[in-house]
Amino acid sequence: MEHYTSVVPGVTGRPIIYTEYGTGRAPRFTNQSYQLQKGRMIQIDGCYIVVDGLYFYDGIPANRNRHLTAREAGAIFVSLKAEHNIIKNCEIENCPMGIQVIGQHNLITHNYIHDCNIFLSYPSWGPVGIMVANSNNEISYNKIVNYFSKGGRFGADGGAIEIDDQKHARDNIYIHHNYSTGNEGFLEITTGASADNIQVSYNVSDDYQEFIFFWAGTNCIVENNTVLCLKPPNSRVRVVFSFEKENEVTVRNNIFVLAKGLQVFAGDSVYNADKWNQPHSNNVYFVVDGTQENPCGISLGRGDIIADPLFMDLENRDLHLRAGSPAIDAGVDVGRKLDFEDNLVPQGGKPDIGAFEFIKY
Ligand SMILES: [Ca+2]
Ligand SMILES: [Ca+2]
Repeated sequence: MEHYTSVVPGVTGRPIIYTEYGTGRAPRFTNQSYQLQKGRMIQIDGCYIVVDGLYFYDGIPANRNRHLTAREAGAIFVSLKAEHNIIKNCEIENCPMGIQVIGQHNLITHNYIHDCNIFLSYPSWGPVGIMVANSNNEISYNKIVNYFSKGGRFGADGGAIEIDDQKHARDNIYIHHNYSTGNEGFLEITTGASADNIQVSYNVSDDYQEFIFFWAGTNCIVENNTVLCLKPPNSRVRVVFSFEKENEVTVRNNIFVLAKGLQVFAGDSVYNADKWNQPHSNNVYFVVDGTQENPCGISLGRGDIIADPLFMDLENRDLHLRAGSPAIDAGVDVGRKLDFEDNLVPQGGKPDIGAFEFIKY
């Protein structure tokens, strides 16, 4: 632990930093005991704390102990009174709740959360990489891989990121530049309290079950994501989105590459969430074998394109655009400045569709 007296940009604080020093492996944390802080490995109750570069592994599920609910779990647990904290550069492996944030104004960035296939709470709640349950939090530049468990009530469950309801509003949440693959969905916003102004931009999702479940959400934006919905169905549901209300989620500048039979704004009605009529424009829609006539599912919006986005190498998941891609310079300027790899946007005069801006060398 190091006490450090410079001022954090943008806030007045003297952060306390928990980090590694010297060379070699990162410091390791685990906790197999409910009696010891409910299985949490680090709990943050204060403000202006930075957790940087630590390794957490082998967490315990919530349901093994009736007194612990999923809402109290987390290898890293940021409590209601904890604000202006930063969790970065950590690795979290096989923890059914990776990071749970109940406070506001926290930043979860550049973490690697991976490989958990046990239930958080059997039979209805699979493992979750990052859970946020309050307003004004930011989740960026994380890599989340292989968070799902098979079986249980839904056939499979879990997910990279969840915005959960604990009776607090969940407004102004910014989710960007995350890479998500092999999880049981990229993002799920549960029903309940207000979830206003959730912004999802410049992420890559290559996941099971869904890209985003909006069980709640008003005034939200989904833009410049590269979304692959190619993994086979493994649960009761296989959709790109669900929406709770019409005209609340603006979907623009995204690339959607779909398995045969899927459509972006259509599909199974999931618990009455099927309000497909959302503002949409400047997206590229494509079904890999080209069989689906309208992969959008409803009428195309302004600037929407049905075409092969021409990735460099889809099979090996090189999702950069090739010269000649219809996504190049076909996006609308939404004011974002950095693409998935922090290249300046726009290149070539206009923004591209998807998470990767084409760079001509
Ligand atoms: Ca989920
Ligand atoms: Ca461009």
